[in-house]
Amino acid sequence: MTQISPLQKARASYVPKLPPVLNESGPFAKAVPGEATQSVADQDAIKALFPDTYGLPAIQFKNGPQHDAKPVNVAVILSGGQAPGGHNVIAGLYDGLKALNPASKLYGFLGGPSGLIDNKYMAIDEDIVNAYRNTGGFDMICSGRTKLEEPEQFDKVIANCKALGITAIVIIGGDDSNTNACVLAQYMITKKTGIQVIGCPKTIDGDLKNEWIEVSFGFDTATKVYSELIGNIMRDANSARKYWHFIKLMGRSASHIALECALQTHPNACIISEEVEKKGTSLHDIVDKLTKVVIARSAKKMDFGVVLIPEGLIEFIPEIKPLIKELNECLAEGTDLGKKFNALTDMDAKIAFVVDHLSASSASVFKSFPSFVKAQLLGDRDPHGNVQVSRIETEKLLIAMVEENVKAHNKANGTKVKFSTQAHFFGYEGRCAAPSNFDADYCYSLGFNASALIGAGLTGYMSSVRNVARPANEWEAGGIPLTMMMNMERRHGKDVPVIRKALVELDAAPFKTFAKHRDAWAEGVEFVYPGPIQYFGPAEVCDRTTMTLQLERA
Ligand code: FBP
Repeated sequence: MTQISPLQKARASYVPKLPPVLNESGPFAKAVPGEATQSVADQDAIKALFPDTYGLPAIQFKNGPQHDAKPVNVAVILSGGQAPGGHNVIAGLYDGLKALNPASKLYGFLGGPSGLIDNKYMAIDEDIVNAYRNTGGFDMICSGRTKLEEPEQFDKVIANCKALGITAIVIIGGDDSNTNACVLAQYMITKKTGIQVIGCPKTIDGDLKNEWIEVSFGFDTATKVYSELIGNIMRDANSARKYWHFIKLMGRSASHIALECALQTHPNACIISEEVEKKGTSLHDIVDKLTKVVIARSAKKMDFGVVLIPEGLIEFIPEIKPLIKELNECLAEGTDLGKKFNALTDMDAKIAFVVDHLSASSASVFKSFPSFVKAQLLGDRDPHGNVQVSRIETEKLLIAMVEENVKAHNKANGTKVKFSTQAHFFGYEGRCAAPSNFDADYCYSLGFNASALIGAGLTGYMSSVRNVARPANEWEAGGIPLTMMMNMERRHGKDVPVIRKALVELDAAPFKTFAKHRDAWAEGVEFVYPGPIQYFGPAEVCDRTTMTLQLERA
């Protein structure tokens, strides 16, 4: 980095807050075990797969005396999509390890899990950490989506760690990466390597959470950035009064991001995928409802508005879900069908091939889509072999369908409802933003806490900082066994252990609050303009957590 902005310079000196127990005892906090735990489901199957890490107690840190600790060499990787605060996890981990013993070393493996397998690393020192404190992005060591799941890969990791004297690995990632961390932890015990594995909960999507992991890092900052942008667009819409803005928001399957942004900004409509699935709402029903809102607003001379759409919506629509499942299975890499499909170069030939191999109902749904959606459904898969939902322009699909409806309405009723539109997709805009105070503090705490878990000799745990809806001086620290979050799920025709994704719960306070207000938001102009993230100023402005967290933990 050659030049840094004035804000970045000021922000570099921000000292993140820690839970009191880590402030007072540092990484020497005493690990107090609770009751034995069990997995969220499929207990027998998970126990059989993880004989040494199943049932471990949850850990709560309490104050403990300083003591001598041997130096440790630790590996860290960033895995999956970027999320604000990743550098602070590394900074917290670094500071914690140095507090354990100044001779401890931290190695950052480059480009995610593949760095660990291919032995691409850098030693992280004070100068490097200082240059990245409180910054956004993952560029210190970069990230990647290679799946770390095969024994051959694990053996390479062991060899690479042994060469550097590494006795602990910290995996900063989402549900898939932490699932892999869980498998790796068990493998390390089975092979008697003595290498500890600790996970940290990362993802802007907010879908890695449970009773003990209250929120994944990055969700707070990313939703604040998107809400700022949505608020700006709302104000533009309300000023010009001529456009309907359809905004798709990242978040993969879960609608937490869309819901949080709706709670922060009060759009005229926000679709929640989990509700669509629960009610079995068809694509036509969704479009009809949106059309009604457009027509009703037009009758009040409000030919403008803002609609929020979660990225994963398409997968939850009853008639589309089986189509995507069939596409994932029948075009999977390595299968005969997949190979034949991949050999085709022409899009029309690809479409014809797929239509021939889908069930009649899925083929008819597929054929009903405009050609840009067909092409997007057949585009590159992600490393897990799935359709990349972020590449499907649902916002444009909905615009096209509402437009048809409005035209038909105008023709049938002799009306002049105007429907001029703008489509947006917000995702990458928020993933590398400078972390909010919350994420800066939370991430630093997660990393520092990971050093305490390592110091306590634990493995197969996720770093857990709790009570985070309250000010940091009330935060608690500890560890949760990774096996506790697991269940069995069917992936690519096989039952495999995975960390259960947390989707939006329709009976929980965030959704209920949204549902209570959405009709009023549809009819009027109740927009809220949250403005940009503030880093300096009063706590009620700078340290505010998300509405989701406030409502969930009220
Ligand atoms: P993670 O689950 O790895 O945290 O990724 C989050 C995410 O931003 C999703 O919201 C989005 O669907 C996906 O990454 C996009 O992936 P890519 O960065 O590969 O385009």
